[in-house]
Amino acid sequence: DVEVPESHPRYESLLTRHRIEEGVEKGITSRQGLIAQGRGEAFDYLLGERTTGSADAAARAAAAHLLLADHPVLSVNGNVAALCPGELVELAEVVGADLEVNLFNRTDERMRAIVDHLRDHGAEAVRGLTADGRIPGIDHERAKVDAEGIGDADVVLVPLEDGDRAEALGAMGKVELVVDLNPMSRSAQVATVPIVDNVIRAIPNVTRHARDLADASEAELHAVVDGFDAETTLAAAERAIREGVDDEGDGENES
Ligand code: PTJ
Repeated sequence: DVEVPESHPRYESLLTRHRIEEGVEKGITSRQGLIAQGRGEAFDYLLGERTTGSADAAARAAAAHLLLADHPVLSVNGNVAALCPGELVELAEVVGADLEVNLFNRTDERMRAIVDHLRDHGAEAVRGLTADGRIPGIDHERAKVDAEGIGDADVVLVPLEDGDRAEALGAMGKVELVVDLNPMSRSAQVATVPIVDNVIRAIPNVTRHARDLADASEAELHAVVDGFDAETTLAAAERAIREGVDDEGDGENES
């Protein structure tokens, strides 16, 4: 085990890296996942490794969508399973969502390892192994979903989704909530709600907003959803990266 002193200026980042390494060792994360994490880290560094105002507003809009959904599903891949399994299980509980393992590089071994890993973190039912549904327009392995899971969902949270599939899920008419540190990635660009933040901060933040909105009326939830604009959010994130300025958001949470 690697010991990282808490006093290290980049403690969080090193800890995150270690979790991804461990994920690869346990057969949860793909080796490509290491590269994806490196890319994410570069953007996180440029964003100041914090949740910006606009990312916080996006997290709140995502929470409202999940609470309004008839059938919300949280999609889990090898990176997020290694980074924040307990946080995903908690969010699923708070908003009444299904968890479904859905992999870019799908193998049976990794599917099973991730299902077991989520169960170890308190998940009861985990979807993904049935794979009796398909996302139209995507090649075979990547198209596999559970017909009664993502296939039937009206709202899907897809952290770190690949651009093609993000687009195809959108074309199926699903509300898509994406977490991606790169505001210029295609998945962020096609999302109904792009959350430009590290998944490690974003998932607990969505949960916090969902708890806060738990007693809100449908009209109040619709107001949160309608008050959100994806284009403005992406532009704000890009400005935060390019100019190092904090973006506007709703100013509610700067903690
Ligand atoms: O487990 P699998 O087989 O489903 O594969 C998952 C990965 C992530 C490896 C796969 O989907 C992939 O290759 O993704 P990409 O195309 O590398 O895209 C990953 C995106 O996520 C990039 O835009 C990164 O900036 C972003 N990203 C990486 N780490 C994080 C992140 N965004 C938020 N939080 C992170 N920790």
